Amino acid sequence: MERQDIDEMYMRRCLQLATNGKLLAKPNPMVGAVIVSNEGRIIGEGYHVRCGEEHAEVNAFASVRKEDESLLSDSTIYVSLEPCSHFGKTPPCANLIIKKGVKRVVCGCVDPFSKVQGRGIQRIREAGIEVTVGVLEAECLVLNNRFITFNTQERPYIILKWAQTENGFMGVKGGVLKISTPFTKMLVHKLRSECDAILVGRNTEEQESPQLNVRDWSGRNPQKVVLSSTLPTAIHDIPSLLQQLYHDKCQTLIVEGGATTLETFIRSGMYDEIRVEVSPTTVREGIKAPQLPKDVSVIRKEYFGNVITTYQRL
Ligand code: AOF
Ligand code: ZN
Repeated sequence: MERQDIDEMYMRRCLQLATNGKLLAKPNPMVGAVIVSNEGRIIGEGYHVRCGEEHAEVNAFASVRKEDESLLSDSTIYVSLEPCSHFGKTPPCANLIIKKGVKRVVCGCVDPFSKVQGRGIQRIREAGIEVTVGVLEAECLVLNNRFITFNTQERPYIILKWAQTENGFMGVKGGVLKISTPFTKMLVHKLRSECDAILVGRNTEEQESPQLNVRDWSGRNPQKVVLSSTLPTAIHDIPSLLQQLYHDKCQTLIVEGGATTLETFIRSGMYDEIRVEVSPTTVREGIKAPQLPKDVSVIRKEYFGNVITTYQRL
């Protein structure tokens, strides 16, 4: 096997390990690490379990058996994210890696967090250790798209969500249009529990005063935000709103409607993910659901009678 293929194989294992942090790592990124001896044997691995606790590299080193410790000086550590260089809730992983004295470090992508941003890689290189960056980079970035978007764009990761009938209506004027089922509602509550803020337009707030909370799933209720302006002022208000949310450390924002508010976000180009639930029903007339923008592609399709399609911005 070529060196690049070997690197990708172990990085794939890092990605696999990282996903174990899905429930508890946030707002920290999910990170996995694998230590491979010179003869190609995995002698340690770990992942970032929970925010505030040990980073992936620390857990990987801690998992190395006593009898394998002598192999460290000739081994390679693979990490899906650049090792950190700062004192946060935990000490810098770059220092630990240097102290352990491995031969080579391979990381998936640079950590865009302002206190790191390449300094971890630089410190390890300055200590004379070979560093390779960018193995399975796209996958490593996508895995943490919320953390990455928040840190690179300096705004929350934005999810637009709506439910519509098969023929494209999301509501009826002056009435209620039932689209979600008890099961898909529960999934919405799960999704909300994974978001920091939830936004609706003023009309939705006034007409429906939705609870927008997490009743059917354990977790925190997202902070409720009401967009009070209507077009065209809203287009100017969205950037400052996002700036405020970034300042408040809101990593993910979910926008749940109504149609005008969703369209305003689409027109402003402010979306990273779109989740559309379609019921197998039709109505004659009503409030039209937004047009899906062209620069998205399907990343997931779930069938529960209703079809839930999740799109990612390209
Ligand atoms: C790593 N390995 O496994 C993770 C990293 O407050 P702390 O000390 O936990 O630091 C959090 C920051 O560290 C986080 O924003 C991100 O930049 C980085 N996460 N770094 O070397 C890891 N989870
Ligand atoms: Zn670290």
